[in-house]
Amino acid sequence: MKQKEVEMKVHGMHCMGCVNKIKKSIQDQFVNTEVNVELQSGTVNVKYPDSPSDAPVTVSQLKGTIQDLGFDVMDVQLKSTEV
Ligand SMILES: [Cu+2]
Repeated sequence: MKQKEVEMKVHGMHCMGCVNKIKKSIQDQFVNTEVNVELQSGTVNVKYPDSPSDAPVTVSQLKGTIQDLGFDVMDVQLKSTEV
Protein backbone atom coordinates (compact mmCIF):
# COMPACT_ATOMS: atom_id res chain seq x y z
CA MET A 1 0.00 0.00 0.00
CA LYS A 2 1.22 3.43 -0.84
CA GLN A 3 1.34 6.01 1.86
CA LYS A 4 1.93 9.70 1.79
CA GLU A 5 3.64 11.56 4.53
CA VAL A 6 3.61 15.30 5.08
CA GLU A 7 6.03 16.86 7.51
CA MET A 8 5.49 20.47 8.52
CA LYS A 9 7.38 22.88 10.71
CA VAL A 10 4.83 24.73 12.78
CA HIS A 11 5.47 27.84 14.83
CA GLY A 12 3.39 28.87 17.79
CA MET A 13 2.85 25.61 19.66
CA HIS A 14 3.51 26.10 23.35
CA CYS A 15 2.00 23.20 25.23
CA MET A 16 0.19 19.90 24.97
CA GLY A 17 -3.04 21.85 24.56
CA CYS A 18 -1.77 23.23 21.25
CA VAL A 19 -0.53 19.79 20.22
CA ASN A 20 -3.87 18.14 20.93
CA LYS A 21 -5.80 20.92 19.23
CA ILE A 22 -3.84 20.40 16.01
CA LYS A 23 -4.09 16.61 16.22
CA LYS A 24 -7.81 16.61 16.84
CA SER A 25 -8.58 19.16 14.18
CA ILE A 26 -6.70 17.25 11.47
CA GLN A 27 -8.13 13.89 12.48
CA ASP A 28 -11.67 15.27 12.61
CA GLN A 29 -11.39 16.57 9.08
CA PHE A 30 -9.37 13.81 7.47
CA VAL A 31 -10.52 10.46 8.78
CA ASN A 32 -7.72 8.22 7.57
CA THR A 33 -4.81 10.24 8.85
CA GLU A 34 -2.25 9.39 11.48
CA VAL A 35 -0.95 12.54 13.14
CA ASN A 36 2.21 12.86 15.19
CA VAL A 37 3.20 16.15 16.76
CA GLU A 38 6.54 16.89 18.36
CA LEU A 39 6.24 19.93 20.55
CA GLN A 40 9.97 20.45 21.15
CA SER A 41 10.94 20.70 17.50
CA GLY A 42 7.60 22.09 16.31
CA THR A 43 7.11 19.26 13.88
CA VAL A 44 3.73 18.04 12.69
CA ASN A 45 3.82 14.76 10.79
CA VAL A 46 0.76 13.47 8.99
CA LYS A 47 0.51 10.09 7.30
CA TYR A 48 -2.33 8.93 5.10
CA PRO A 49 -3.04 6.24 2.53
CA ASP A 50 -2.35 7.31 -1.01
CA SER A 51 -5.33 5.67 -2.65
CA PRO A 52 -7.84 7.15 -5.06
CA SER A 53 -10.77 5.51 -3.27
CA ASP A 54 -10.24 7.53 -0.12
CA ALA A 55 -11.12 11.17 0.09
CA PRO A 56 -7.99 12.96 -1.04
CA VAL A 57 -5.94 14.89 1.46
CA THR A 58 -3.99 17.79 0.06
CA VAL A 59 -1.04 19.62 1.51
CA SER A 60 -2.78 22.97 1.18
CA GLN A 61 -5.79 21.64 3.11
CA LEU A 62 -3.55 20.42 5.92
CA LYS A 63 -1.73 23.72 5.98
CA GLY A 64 -5.02 25.61 6.01
CA THR A 65 -6.35 23.57 8.91
CA ILE A 66 -3.32 24.38 11.05
CA GLN A 67 -3.30 28.04 10.02
CA ASP A 68 -7.00 28.36 10.83
CA LEU A 69 -6.13 27.40 14.42
CA GLY A 70 -3.74 30.33 14.59
CA PHE A 71 -0.38 28.65 13.98
CA ASP A 72 2.22 29.42 11.33
CA VAL A 73 3.29 26.70 8.93
CA MET A 74 6.88 27.40 7.94
CA ASP A 75 8.15 24.47 5.96
CA VAL A 76 6.38 21.59 4.25
CA GLN A 77 7.85 18.36 3.00
CA LEU A 78 5.88 15.73 1.13
CA LYS A 79 7.10 12.15 0.88
CA SER A 80 5.69 9.02 -0.66
CA THR A 81 6.44 5.70 0.95
CA GLU A 82 5.55 2.08 0.42
CA VAL A 83 4.29 0.28 3.52
CU1 LIG B 1 -0.69 25.59 24.06
